[in-house]
Amino acid sequence: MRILARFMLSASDLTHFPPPSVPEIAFLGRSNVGKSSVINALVGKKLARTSNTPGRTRSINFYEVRRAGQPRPELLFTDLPGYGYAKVSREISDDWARFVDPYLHQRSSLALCLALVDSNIAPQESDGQLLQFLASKGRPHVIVATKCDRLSGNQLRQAMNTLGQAFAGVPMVAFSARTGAGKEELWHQILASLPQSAAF
Ligand SMILES: Nc1nc2c(ncn2[C@@H]2O[C@H](COP(=O)(O)OP(=O)(O)OP(=O)(O)O)[C@@H](O)[C@H]2O)c(=O)[nH]1
Ligand SMILES: [Mg+2]
Repeated sequence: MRILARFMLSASDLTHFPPPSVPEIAFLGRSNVGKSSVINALVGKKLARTSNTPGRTRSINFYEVRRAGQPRPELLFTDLPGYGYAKVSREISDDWARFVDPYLHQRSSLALCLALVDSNIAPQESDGQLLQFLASKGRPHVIVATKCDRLSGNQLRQAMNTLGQAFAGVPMVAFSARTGAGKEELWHQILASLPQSAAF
């Protein structure tokens, strides 16, 4: 499946959101966990800006996604600001209160939230809080364990076990933007989350 994707708009306020239309997939996680990199890996091009500086994405960036040959966008990907990085946490919590939280609460076209966690570090409290929040709002979600190229097979198995225990009952995909590991499985999860009417 060849995917075409392009930047749509950047929203730093509720009033900037495009009217709800096709199903949306939100990419959430701590600053620097690899949200923008996962988006780029899924669409096969450098679409979202990645950075070594945590907290770079400070707005909700909307991307249109469709299969080659389809006339219109079939999905939107939304790249959300990161959380949980001390140096920028104040500004980020302001962003969350102002437009991220309302987005997650109210967005009618939001089909799936991808909660990214770093497979190289122990389960984080802030990730647990996000997952609890999503569960309490009834938002379907999947954990994406990022940067798994940095772990050996054994280490990865162990990391996935630990995450599975900390965040029990949530589907999980091990992913590497660098090697493409987990890409097919994640696409599968995304497509499985779409309403019947949105045959992709
Ligand atoms: N080894 C490895 N590094 C990765 C991977 N994905 C991302 N990175 C690196 O991690 C850093 C952060 O990646 P981003 O995709 O910008 O992370 P982000 O979550 O969008 O960051 P913010 O927008 O600042 O919240 C960059 O230096 C990436 O090159 C991966 O799969 N493997
Ligand atoms: Mg980013």
